[in-house]
Amino acid sequence: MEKLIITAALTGAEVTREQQPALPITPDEIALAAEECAAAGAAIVHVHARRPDGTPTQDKAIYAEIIDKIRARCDVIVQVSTGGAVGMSAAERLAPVELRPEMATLSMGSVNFGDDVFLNPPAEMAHFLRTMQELRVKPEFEIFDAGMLHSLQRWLKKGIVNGPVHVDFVLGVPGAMAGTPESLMFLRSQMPAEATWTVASIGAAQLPLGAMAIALGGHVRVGFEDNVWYRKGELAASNAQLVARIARIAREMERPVATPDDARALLAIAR
Ligand code: KMH
Ligand code: ZN
Repeated sequence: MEKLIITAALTGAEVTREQQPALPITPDEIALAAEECAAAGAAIVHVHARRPDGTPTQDKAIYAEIIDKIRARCDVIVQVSTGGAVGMSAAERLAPVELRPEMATLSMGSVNFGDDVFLNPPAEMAHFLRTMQELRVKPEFEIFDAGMLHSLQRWLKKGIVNGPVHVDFVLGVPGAMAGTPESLMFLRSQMPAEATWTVASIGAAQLPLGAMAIALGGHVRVGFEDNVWYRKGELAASNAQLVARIARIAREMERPVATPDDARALLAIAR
């Protein structure tokens, strides 16, 4: 089996300090969390920026500061969010891609998101893809529901996307596909040939579905964006604590953990 790529989703757009006191918010805090996660076994950090007051932003200057500060500390792959927060415009969401990070997310469709609607109209998705292709930023296709994987298959068939593609199954968002083994097995069965996949599960599903992905040859995303708990009733102390647990389980299961350079090779990311 190929080495396991661990992604740390450090901050997200929705989690608050009230929910998770160790949430990294400032560029310095995010860079320190990235370094700690890389030391614990993360090859990729998924980054969302926040303003000093904690509100989410896609401000290019703040992303630039975060990326510079991460680069100064470690060699981890930086994946910027283009999901941003619900309600942001497409132009706003795309801004950090102009910094030419190694990776960026690309959500493959619209979906209910808690009490909100996360809108991703087809024309905007195509615009996001073209921009990433032009700037040579590797997309990670975010799959919240089964139809989104079908949309990716259509792009592949039409040659709009060329392999190898990398997808992230985001399971357990209220309004989207459930965080269950059955969801993961179904999506995996629908995967394009030669594609790589990771699983990001919300809350209590993060650990069991992460362990499943290790066994199935997929990859794993953990972190406060998706889950603030270490176990029931106990908040995680840091993002790195969640990364370290997955790395430990992977080693026990004889699945070596990928370095950032291993991940670049596995995902065909040109530097
Ligand atoms: N904050 C969510 C609405 C992404 O990073 O690309 C979207 C999100 C996905 O977090
Ligand atoms: Zn995100």
